[in-house]
Amino acid sequence: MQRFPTDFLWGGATAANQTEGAWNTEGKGPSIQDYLPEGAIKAPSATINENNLKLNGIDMYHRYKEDIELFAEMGFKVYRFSIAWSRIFPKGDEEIPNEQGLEFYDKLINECIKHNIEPLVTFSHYETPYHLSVTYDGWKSRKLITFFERYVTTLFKRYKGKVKYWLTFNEINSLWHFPYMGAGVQTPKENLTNNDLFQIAHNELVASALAVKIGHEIDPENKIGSMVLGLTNYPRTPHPDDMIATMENGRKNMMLTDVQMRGYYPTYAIKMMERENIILDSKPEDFDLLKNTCDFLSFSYYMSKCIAKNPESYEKGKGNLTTGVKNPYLKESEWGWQIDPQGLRYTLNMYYERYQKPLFIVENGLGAKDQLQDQPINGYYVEDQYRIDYLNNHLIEVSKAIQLDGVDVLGFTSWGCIDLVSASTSQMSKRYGFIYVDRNDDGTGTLKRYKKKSFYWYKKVIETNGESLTE
Ligand code: BGP
Repeated sequence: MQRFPTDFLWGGATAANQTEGAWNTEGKGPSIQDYLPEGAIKAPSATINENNLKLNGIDMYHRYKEDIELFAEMGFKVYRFSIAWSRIFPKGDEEIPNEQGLEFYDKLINECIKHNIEPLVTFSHYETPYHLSVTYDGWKSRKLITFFERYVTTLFKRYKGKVKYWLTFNEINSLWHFPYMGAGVQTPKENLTNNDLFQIAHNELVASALAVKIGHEIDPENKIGSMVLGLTNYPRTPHPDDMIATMENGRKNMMLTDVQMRGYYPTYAIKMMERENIILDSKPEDFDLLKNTCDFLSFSYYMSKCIAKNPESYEKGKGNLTTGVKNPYLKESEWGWQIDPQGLRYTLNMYYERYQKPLFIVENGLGAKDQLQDQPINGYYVEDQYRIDYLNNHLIEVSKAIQLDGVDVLGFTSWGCIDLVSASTSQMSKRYGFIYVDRNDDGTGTLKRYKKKSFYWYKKVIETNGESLTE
């Protein structure tokens, strides 16, 4: 029996603000990312910070051909990337798109198609146009729904017949934890009320449903996915208090996908809003729009965490946007993210049982420090066995979810298939790639690309459709 279905979409994933660079080239307007200081998950500065590595990324804007050729050499069937909204609508609220911005993505998409790589496009990956952020306070304003509608309509029309797979908001549940990154909101989190947060969520949900509706109208072949930060929680102990805390902790994170996948607010969310006296600024037609559900659920998965009723009693865990308490049974990465391959099988089952719709793992991987060798060994310049082990072990669990549990998994795109600037720390040294990029945390480096050992390993995995993975 085969481990993976024959049409399984193997590939990699990146985001515009972490790779492209060229932050103000050919009409691009600034995005919220361009105003972040070093160590990204902090309050934005008032001016562009020249030391922010994301401004120049890995210069993929000028090197996309070489990079896609390397992806093709590994045998990628799919490449997930995001379109920078402010390249298409530099301020975000214009009527007419920036033709030069569109031309860049024409070339990028054509290059993928030339190599038989299916593009998987994220509309909004933590890169709201800065103007929308300062003028409207980002997704706090309903006006963004109209601007987003214009943006997605432009892309659906332009790439009809070329792009089939789309994601609306990257890690939509991040808005609870980091509203600047997830929703372009300038107001500091501590000054946002709960009502504000639910409003931000509602606005994004309506915009996402509208995108699904428009995408299906423009081309019924389009498959539009929800994208959630996979936060897998275990109770820290079997005490029922910890179990209930775990259930409640997971709710806000699942609430948004529940709406995107089912078409209505779940009862626990309605009760939560009643209890907290939340009054949404909504229109009756919003709730009809929400019935436009996503075709599949995609998610990122890096780690699991534990939840306790009294978290103070335990050592705190680390993560990119949110943390729980440490699991005593798991090892962790150099950045303290706890590694849990079996958690991926559990997560796949949990989502599939909940929604009964296809799943797509669109982010998974190990951020690690790599050592570039002067001379290649068997063609590679980085001996990254740790990355191979991480991915191998996670993919084995994916194959179990498919084979033993019957979960419908469309594909797997490894995060940061080429080294890129970290979202949460803005470092280059937190590397995920199969391809090493010569750029350092201080911005120096030639930007030259080098193959790692994992490059050849992943090529083999794809070539054998997963049969080369080892248990
Ligand atoms: C996800 C984001 C990505 C990405 C990844 C790894 O939350 O969608 O953009 O970067 O996490 O995180 P980091 O770059 O902080 O290691």
